[in-house]
This record gives sequence, structure tokens and C-alpha cells, in this order.
Amino acid sequence: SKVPRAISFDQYYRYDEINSYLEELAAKYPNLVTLESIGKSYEGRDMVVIKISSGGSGTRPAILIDGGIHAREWIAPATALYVIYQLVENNAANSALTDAVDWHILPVLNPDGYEYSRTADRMWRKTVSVTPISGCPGIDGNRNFGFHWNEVGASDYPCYEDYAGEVAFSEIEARNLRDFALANKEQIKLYLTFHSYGGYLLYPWGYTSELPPDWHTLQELAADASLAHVNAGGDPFIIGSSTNALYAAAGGSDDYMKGVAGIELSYTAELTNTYYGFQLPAELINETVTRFFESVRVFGRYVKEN
Ligand code: ING
Ligand code: ZN
Repeated sequence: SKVPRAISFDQYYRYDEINSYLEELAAKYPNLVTLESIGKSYEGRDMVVIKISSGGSGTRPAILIDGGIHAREWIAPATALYVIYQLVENNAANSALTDAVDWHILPVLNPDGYEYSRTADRMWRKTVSVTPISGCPGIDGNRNFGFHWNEVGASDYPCYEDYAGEVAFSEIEARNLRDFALANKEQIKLYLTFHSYGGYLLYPWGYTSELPPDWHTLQELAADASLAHVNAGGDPFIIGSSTNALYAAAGGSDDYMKGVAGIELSYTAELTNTYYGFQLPAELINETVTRFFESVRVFGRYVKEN
């Protein structure tokens, strides 16, 4: 695996390159960065969470971020990587975001699928594990979480893109994230999962059109994050519950984090709303990630102040 000379945001990296960068950061910034493997993927890739913490006793409030649960949504790992880059390599300018809050970031939740999308099928969405139908591998990771699993907006048929799996948490990648979140749930105050595309900031629920009791807080914080995105030159996000703003779908990671792990502030970010869809050109990574980092700042500040 080759180490990038310096990270840049005009290209999409391979999984090994992303992990090499994380290792480089851990070596270079030992007082700020630690790496934790939360387990291996189906094909045996290490799933690495980078913890960014300037100190404290491990009881600081924390933010959990993941990207890349869906293989073809390449801008999601790129955005997670940019957040890491800013918090670590530009910490002098961003120390207000790390002086009271810890960050746990998993840039690629579905590494097998990501590599498959990089090398074989650009539009692959799912994991790559076997299903009861040979010739139709893969489960939709964002239909596989065990909260109101498979009740709505998911398929029982393995050949479909939104196949929920034979059982909840059939996927090792979803189990690994679940176990990490549950082990750290006292600390984690906010969960952000990066997807593309469409330009939405979504909060639970995806399984019902009913709103959580604290939906007003979720809505207002997302509105602040959207305003920061606009002030950075981006478009406003469409904000609402997944069911009401986009479509109903059960088994999503955001519903699980709120409904079971008890992380009250839980969001899905659908990054970019260009006509390129999933295939956002590499030339547009930079403006996408720099603008969205201003939204991430808002989430960070909120956790710090509340
Ligand atoms: N969109 C999400 C999906 O998994 C979503 C939207 C998120 C629905 C959370 C329900 C709950 O379908 C993409 N682009 O994957
Ligand atoms: Zn997605």
C-alpha cells in the first residue's frame, strides 16, 4: 500500500491509501490521534476508526462519523477524510473543535464494496457477501440495522439494491459499527453518516412518518448547519425526517443510533446535489468537502456547548 505524498482533495483514494494516511497521522500526531480496528470486513479488510482527542479523561462528549456504507457514494469517504485532515493537520486553526469534544471517524464503513466499486462496478451499492441467490451477492448496509428492521422501504429479494438481508445485522460491517457505538454510547452525543447524493440533511425516523419527540432540536441544528453551508457558497440542504423529506426506509444506521444506542442527535447527510449524481467528478471534491466542513463545524460547536 502506498502512502500519499500529501493528502489532497482532487482525487478519490483507494482503501489502502486511506488507511495508510490514517497510520501516517497516528505516527505524526500521537498526542491527538489513535487508531482502533473495530473488526474486519467480510473479505478481511481492517475497519479503522480514527479517534481524534486532545486529551481529557475519555469522558468528553464525542461525535461519531462514518462514510461509505454505500460503495458507489465516493464523496462520502472523501468528506470523512477531509474532516480528519482539518481536525488533525489543521488543528491550529480548528482547536476549538477538539479542545472539549472527541471525534471518532470511520471513513469507509463498507470497504469491500468500496473497492469493488473502484475496480469492477462503479455503481455498486451493497456489501459483497453471499446471499441465498447465487449471482446476486450483497446486502444494503443501510437496511441491515436492527431497529424496526425490514418493516418498510427494503426488499426481501437478494437481487435488489435495497435488500435488507436474511436477518438484521447479517453484515459484519454493520455489527462492527453497532458494537463500537454501543461500547461508546455514553460518550457519543451526535452521529453523522455520510451518503450521496441529493443535498439532504435527514434525521430519524426512516421507519415511520412519525417524528421523534425532539425533532425540533434536530431540525434547528440541521438548519444552522445548512446555513453555514450556504455561507460557504453551497446550496441549502433539504431538511426533515428521512420518511418525510425523502422516503421511508427501515434498518438505517441513523434510526438505530437514535432508537437503540440512544444517540439523540443522529443524521444522514446526502452530500452534493449536482447532476453528476453518484459520479461526482474528482475536480468537484474540493469545493464539496470544504463547504460541508463548515456544517460539520456547526455540529461540533453544538456538542461542545450543550
Ligand atoms: N440514501 C439513503 C438510503 O439509504 C436514507 C436515504 C437514509 C433513507 C436513512 C432512510 C434512512 O436509501 C442513499 N443515497 O443511500
Ligand atoms: Zn447511500
